[in-house]
Amino acid sequence: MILAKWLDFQILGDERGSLVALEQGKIIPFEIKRVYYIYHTEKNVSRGFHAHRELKQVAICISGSCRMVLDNGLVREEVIMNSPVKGLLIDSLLWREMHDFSEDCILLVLASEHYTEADYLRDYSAFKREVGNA
Ligand code: T46
Repeated sequence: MILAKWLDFQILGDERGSLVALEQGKIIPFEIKRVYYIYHTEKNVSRGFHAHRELKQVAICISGSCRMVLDNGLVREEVIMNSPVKGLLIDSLLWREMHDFSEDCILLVLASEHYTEADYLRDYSAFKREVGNA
């Protein structure tokens, strides 16, 4: 895997259960400006289908599972997200698609920038031109 970069979180568990703490500047490699989560995704719905010019993100599947596709215009990789103790670092200029959401899937995303639609590349051909692989 060259596109999918995983961060392994420490589990601060005890006899009561498990806890994961994510601190900016420790395991998260950017300043966290935004947090959002995707949940209750309808059956057979896929999401994403875009890239970001600048945004970097860490996605964590804190419940259930989904399949994430990453594509840099030359290489396409897919990973199954099903662990609350692993974060997928999604760099800028990577096309992403999310498929096969389980009913209980909750995808928590830590983002390096505030939301701005201007940062999105929602057309695959435009994305390929931007990364120089058209
Ligand atoms: C990504 C993948 C993993 C906002 O208003 N603020 C936000 O912070 C976000 C993330 C979205 N929105 C609005 C924009 C749309 O009207 O919420 C709506 C759904 O967003 P979108 O269609 O972009 O959602 P996904 O699931 O296709 O993609 C999202 C993120 O947008 C994206 O950055 O990498 O999750």
